[in-house]
Amino acid sequence: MKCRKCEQKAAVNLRQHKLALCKAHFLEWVPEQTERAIHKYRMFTPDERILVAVSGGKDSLALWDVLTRLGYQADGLYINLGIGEASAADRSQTDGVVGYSAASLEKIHQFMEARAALKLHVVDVAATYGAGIPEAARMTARGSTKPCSVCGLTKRHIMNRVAREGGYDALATGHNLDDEAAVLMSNTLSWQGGYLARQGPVLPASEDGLVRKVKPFCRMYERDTAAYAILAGIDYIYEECPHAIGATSIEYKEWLNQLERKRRGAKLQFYLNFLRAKKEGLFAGQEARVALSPCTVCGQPSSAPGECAFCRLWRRVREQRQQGVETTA
Ligand code: Q46
Ligand code: ZN
Ligand code: ZN
Repeated sequence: MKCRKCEQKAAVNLRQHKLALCKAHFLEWVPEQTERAIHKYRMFTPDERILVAVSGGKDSLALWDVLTRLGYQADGLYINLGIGEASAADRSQTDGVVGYSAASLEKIHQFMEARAALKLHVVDVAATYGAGIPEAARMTARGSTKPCSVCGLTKRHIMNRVAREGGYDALATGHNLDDEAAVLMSNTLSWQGGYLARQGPVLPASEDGLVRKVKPFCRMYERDTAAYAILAGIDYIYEECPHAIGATSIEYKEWLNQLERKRRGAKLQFYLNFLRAKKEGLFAGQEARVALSPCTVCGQPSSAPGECAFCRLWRRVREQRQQGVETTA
């Protein structure tokens, strides 16, 4: 197969677009398409400051690379969750994947070494709040079976806090089309009107203190972000977080890929047709969001009056630890 643009041997076949490209043209195509999405959905402008949430995986590192190539002012944020390293108990729960978080940070540092003048914020959850995510999850009802709920709540809080404190205009995440289509499938199967109304490439900032969230890779297939990372020479962490095993989102992705094998472009059409239907008002009136008020402890916007869910959770973790210390003393 030959590249559509230069007749050289194609390196990537983008079946959903009936487009084959050589390495050089694919490495141009991904930033061009990302730029298009940024403009089309009015994500941000070149004079705005962007905070990119980086995990060390292919999507977030590829996104950081693309945004800086396009000339955007994009700083990184890495949240060290303490996965696979906090304790022997955690290692046993993660199938022996040791040092997952540390290995992720290592990939980010390698990425930054090859690119001058990038700025990274690092928040170490254990050092800042007193326990890593797996340990905190074991101590609370919210995370007693799986740490993902504790993890998600904590990440959302930290991302918003760092973006606000740093005066960033938008928070960018590396969610790709496969991620978005899987969430869409989940929201559709349960007809979550409110979630469907709010799902999209941009979640605008709210007056009550939530920073704008954007997903510049929302139309990019996961296979293509991986190809971009490899061809651009980005070394990333291949393993998924060990706690992702068994997640329903992975199952939905597999179903969508089965569909895609039968119908080329099905995933993309599913998502784009949803965005069109939404624009035409299919979910009008469902957007209503509860008014937020500042948390009395941390000041971040919260749907509950008084102490926010994040502060409540981590207060409980500290109390549990305290009790643990007292009983072992
Ligand atoms: S990082 Fe955290 Fe995910 Fe790992 S513990 Fe679950 S939520 S699976 S995106
Ligand atoms: Zn070419
Ligand atoms: Zn709070």
